[in-house]
Amino acid sequence: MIEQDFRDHVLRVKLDGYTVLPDLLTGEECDESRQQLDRLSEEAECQPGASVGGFNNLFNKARVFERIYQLTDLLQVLRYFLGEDAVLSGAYGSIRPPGAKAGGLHSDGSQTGHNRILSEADNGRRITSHVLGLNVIFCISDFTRTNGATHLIPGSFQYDSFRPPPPPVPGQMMVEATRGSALVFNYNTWHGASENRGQESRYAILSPWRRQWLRPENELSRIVDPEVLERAGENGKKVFGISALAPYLEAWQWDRPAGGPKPGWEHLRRD
Ligand SMILES: O=C(O)CCC(=O)C(=O)O
Repeated sequence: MIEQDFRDHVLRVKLDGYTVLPDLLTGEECDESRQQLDRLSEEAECQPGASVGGFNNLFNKARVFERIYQLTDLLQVLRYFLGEDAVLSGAYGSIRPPGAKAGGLHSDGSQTGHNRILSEADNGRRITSHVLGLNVIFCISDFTRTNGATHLIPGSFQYDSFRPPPPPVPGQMMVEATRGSALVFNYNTWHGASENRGQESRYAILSPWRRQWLRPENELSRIVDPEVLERAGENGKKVFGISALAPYLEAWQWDRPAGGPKPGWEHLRRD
């Protein structure tokens, strides 16, 4: 990314709480992602009660989804705000069919982060001084005014109330973006999916990121498949929070026949 573009994206996140990075995924990668999301959706329907689980931890489910943490332009923006050791907190597929109702306005970090619950002493005010997490929504379809694009309130990351402002909120807008783009936003920004009033499903990948020291939505360091981690190399150790783990070994890091840590994991030996 050229320096000026980087500066512009940074400024947008600082002022508005969001930016759109265009052309991160190719048309082929979007097509492949869409096919894989359809496959996962069909498989999930065959497993009663597993309809959501099929969409979690995408990087373990098809190689195309490994792209989401390999994109240098995106990593540059994420790491500028969250630090070099920023951690991926989850990777979810989203298919919103025609007729899907709007999701309510919310901020993220409400499961495990600082938007989850407050103490009495907080007096209803959340932490807004620093960027603690960024959500990245990959547009696998074009995001349009009619097909359920994300809507949000620019600048609302600075609104320090724990509760969203009551609707209608002045300034609420729809983020239209071409497929292959990624919407990157401060997870304090009030946002939600809009109603899909179109004729086709809207496809997306949701991939929240956190500061390394915040509790993530999914402990990816314990979930990621060994071969995925191996392909991710040094970058993977940061992205999945492996380098942030307290020193101990998982079974898959242990070379059973040799009776010792596998190459690359000696430093995590538990004595
Ligand atoms: O699907 C969307 O447009 C919004 C997703 C969302 O609200 C979230 O990831 O928290």
